[in-house]
Amino acid sequence: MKLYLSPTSPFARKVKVALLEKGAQAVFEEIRVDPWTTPPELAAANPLSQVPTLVTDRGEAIGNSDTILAWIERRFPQPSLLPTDEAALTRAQAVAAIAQGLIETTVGIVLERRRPPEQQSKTMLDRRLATIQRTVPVLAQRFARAREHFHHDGIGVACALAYLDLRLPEWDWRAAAPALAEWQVWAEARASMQASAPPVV
Ligand SMILES: N[C@@H](CCC(=O)N[C@@H](CS)C(=O)NCC(=O)O)C(=O)O
Repeated sequence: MKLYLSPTSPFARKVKVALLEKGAQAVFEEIRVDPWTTPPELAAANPLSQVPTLVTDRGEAIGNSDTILAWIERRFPQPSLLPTDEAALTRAQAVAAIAQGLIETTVGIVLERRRPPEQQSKTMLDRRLATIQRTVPVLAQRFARAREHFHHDGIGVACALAYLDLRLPEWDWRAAAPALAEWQVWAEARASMQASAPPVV
């Protein structure tokens, strides 16, 4: 089975962390690509040319990190990365969705900043920054911050916060959410987060 990823993609990192948490990473051949160059092999598997993309042993190509996480959960059920209790599951999925939105919004800023300065929209950059600054404290309130397990919600939150550190270091999210910052120290120490950390440039 194959996993297309890029070392800095927070979406791909979610998938890699889940595989590491399940001890299933060795089952996958990791293929590093730059999705922005539309490599033919990636585009053949996923016409969106996005990472992560996973190709199963039956040749099924699956894109979108949350869809891949759901497939991994079915294929490698143990250890489970989801709560069994229905209310806790709903809460975890809601938090995971906010974390995914946080990553998407941060990526939006990165992409806007990559445009020539005269083409960048200050309105869009300001709006996205405001979204991030509004979201992190809410995440701190709604996320259960468990330390006895690292479920999909925790994986998403940890990858989203690490991506803020990478791409938006000028905003001190730790000051806005100190309890989350304390939890992130615990999350970052996990072997799965250490092994999936983006390269220091
Ligand atoms: N919704 C997707 C987003 C994936 C995504 O946008 N990945 C970026 C890299 S961080 C990418 O491959 N972009 C290339 C492109 O969209 O052309 C997910 O959750 O996996």
